[in-house]
Amino acid sequence: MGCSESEDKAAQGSAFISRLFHDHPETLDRFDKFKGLKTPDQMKGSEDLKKHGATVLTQLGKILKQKGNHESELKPLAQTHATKHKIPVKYLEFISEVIIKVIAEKHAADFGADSQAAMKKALELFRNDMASKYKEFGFQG
Ligand code: CUP
Repeated sequence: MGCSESEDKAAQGSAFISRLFHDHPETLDRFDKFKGLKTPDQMKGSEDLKKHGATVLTQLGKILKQKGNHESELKPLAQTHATKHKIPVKYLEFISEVIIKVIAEKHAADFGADSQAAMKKALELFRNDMASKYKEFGFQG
């Protein structure tokens, strides 16, 4: 199986999202453009899903690198997810779990308990910041 470097962002990012839709189907309803996707094959073939997958992965990479110093990334992301997509904080929790699950499955050897815990913590911080920004945009999440 390929390693992360050989897999493109869109493929990797959309793997997180399709897994989210599979594990928590109610999350799919938030996106008009994803609603019609019923099967894993449809999801794999969706350009919109790939596009958002690449976004998620890019944002995630930036945010993890900045370790809490992510105001400039956070604001626009919180804005679209609060006012346009209306993604509840609960769903951000779901996707955080999924991200850890998928990485753990794909890269078991180099994603041990410590790395998982660190990632979990970073996602938690990020989620809390998203939640407080949500409130600034008038979305209770
Ligand atoms: O980026 C982006 O786009 C995001 C990511 C994240 C956030 C928070 C945490 C983690 C991650 N997203 Cu989008 C998300 C989500 C969606 O889209 C949907 C559903 C859920 C979640």
